[in-house]
Amino acid sequence: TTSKPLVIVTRKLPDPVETRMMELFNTRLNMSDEPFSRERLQSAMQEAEILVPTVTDKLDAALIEGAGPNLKLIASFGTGVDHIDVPAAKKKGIIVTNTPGVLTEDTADMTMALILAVSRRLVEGEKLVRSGKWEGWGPTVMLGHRIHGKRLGIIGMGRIGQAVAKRARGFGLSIHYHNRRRLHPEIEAELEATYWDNLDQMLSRMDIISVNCPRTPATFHLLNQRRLALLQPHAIMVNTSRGEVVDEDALVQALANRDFAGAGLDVFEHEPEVDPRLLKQQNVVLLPHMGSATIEGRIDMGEKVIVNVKTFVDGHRPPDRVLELDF
Ligand code: 8YV
Repeated sequence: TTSKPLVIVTRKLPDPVETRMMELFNTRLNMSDEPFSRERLQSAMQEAEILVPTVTDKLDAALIEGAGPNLKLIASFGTGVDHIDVPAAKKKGIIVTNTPGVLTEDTADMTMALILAVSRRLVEGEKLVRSGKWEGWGPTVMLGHRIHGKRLGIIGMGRIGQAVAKRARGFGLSIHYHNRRRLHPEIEAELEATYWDNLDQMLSRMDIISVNCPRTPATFHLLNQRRLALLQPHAIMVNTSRGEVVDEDALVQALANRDFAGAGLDVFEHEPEVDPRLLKQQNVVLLPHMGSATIEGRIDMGEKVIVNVKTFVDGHRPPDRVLELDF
């Protein structure tokens, strides 16, 4: 009934986003929120001119190479693009866009929540109250560790890393970071952040480590067995970026050995599967990839997707193109 390009959305998005997409485009929604199977993705990529996937759609080279001639734009609902083989898309002339910037503050908040939860044993305390076994206040009951005055080492000082740094300064932490590139001196001064060119050295001197880098070929298993062993015994580590940045098997072993003190994880290497040994570990807080999960954030992400799709449909270059350069 229409010559408008077909937009296929792979997951259920917030209602206002879906309503707007239906108004603007020839949109086919996924009403069930069952993630697409590989077969369904494959056929969507045959039919659609524009695909709107999420982090749960693994668009590998084989899928992208098999896409139909109509597919011109993959407008991902999310910031991380590690689920998409961007070089393969580029080779096929398919533009990839993401939704940067709109989930920065929420993810930084969740990073601080995990730092506090692990340091101050929030989840253990809550469980104790609910269990009915709490015997009352005591001078040595539920002692955690102070974060004020401690050293925070941020791996990946992009938008989210910097937002974590701003919050952490308010909590009295000193800010250290490792990044591909050193920050502009003015930004570094503003954040009072100390740059560590050598990740190993930074790891061995921090009280808290926060993983905030994207998952790229260069960051896969960046925290491996050797590097985790560099952490101090009292150190804690939190990860709100991607599970694959940390070797989960090595992490489980390091925690079991008490090589370092605890971890707060919002992401996992094989999510939604979580290493069963982690579930038995006392000194960890485990969350179901909810760093950006706010109503406001999801609507902002949807608006970003809409702007990217609309700009493309109108014949212009969408603003949030992911460049191969970023890898
Ligand atoms: C999103 C995320 O929930 O944007 C990201 O990179 O990890 C999450 O915040 C997810 O990507 C939605 O596709």
